[in-house]
Amino acid sequence: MTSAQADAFRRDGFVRVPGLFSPAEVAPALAALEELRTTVLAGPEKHAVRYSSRPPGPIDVWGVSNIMTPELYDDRLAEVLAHPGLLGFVQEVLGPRLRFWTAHALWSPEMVDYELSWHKDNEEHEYHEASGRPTHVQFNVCLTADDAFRVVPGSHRRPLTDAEREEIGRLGSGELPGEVLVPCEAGDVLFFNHHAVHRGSCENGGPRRTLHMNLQAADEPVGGQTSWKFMREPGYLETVHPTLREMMRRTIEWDDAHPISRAEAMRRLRSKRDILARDAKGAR
Ligand SMILES: O=C(O)CCC(=O)C(=O)O
Repeated sequence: MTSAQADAFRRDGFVRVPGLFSPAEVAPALAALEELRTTVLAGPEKHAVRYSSRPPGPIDVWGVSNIMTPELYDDRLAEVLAHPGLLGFVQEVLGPRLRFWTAHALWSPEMVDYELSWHKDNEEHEYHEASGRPTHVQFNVCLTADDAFRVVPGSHRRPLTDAEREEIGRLGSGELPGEVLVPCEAGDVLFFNHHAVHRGSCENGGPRRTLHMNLQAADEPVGGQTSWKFMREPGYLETVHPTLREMMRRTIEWDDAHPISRAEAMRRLRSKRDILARDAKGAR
């Protein structure tokens, strides 16, 4: 890991670190993701799945959100968050004390391609920071080849262009000036700023198996209140990997110390609805 990569992350809003995970480190995570995928596909209605096609049509799924729930938890996936190279990069950018935000698993659909629309996460489309200071680090840990991720470099540091605002507003996935595709190989980690304009797209039948996760500095004021209900269930934290436990504890502590206003709670409720509307094209 080098400061040049952290500088690229701040400047461009993303950086791909090739081969951060060795084949021996990829193997257990990939095996765990395959098992998780089998569990999820056996009962998609029981999980927060991402549909590329949903009933009354055929069911096709390109991933699942919240893989750290007690039903889906697997130590081999939590272990990814304790990887020294991965943690080292995130700590270089955000500082030593981190809190957990999200962890999802993404894969190629089987029948229906997915085209996610352009967006910034959390529906924070007007958020930008000229210095490039990130409020979080989001990352795709690619366990196979993955050419799904597109981004507009530098778009986290300036207001949206008219073309970007229009495309985001109409849930569009059309070509944007300056967009780049970031192809990855197994073992690569693609770190990105979720306030950079981005989207994913993936053909059916492809090899994609990717973990999609997000961490914040423990005292970051933007984007808190991500302590999911399951994290507060009695006994849950004692069952998870110690690194994850520590980061989840900090999430809970920060949330408890910074209750959100009713207005912000309402905004988040609306955002949740809007995020669902951003479901892959075929599933809307
Ligand atoms: O497919 C991807 O890598 C991007 C996913 C994404 O942007 C999202 O889940 O919000």
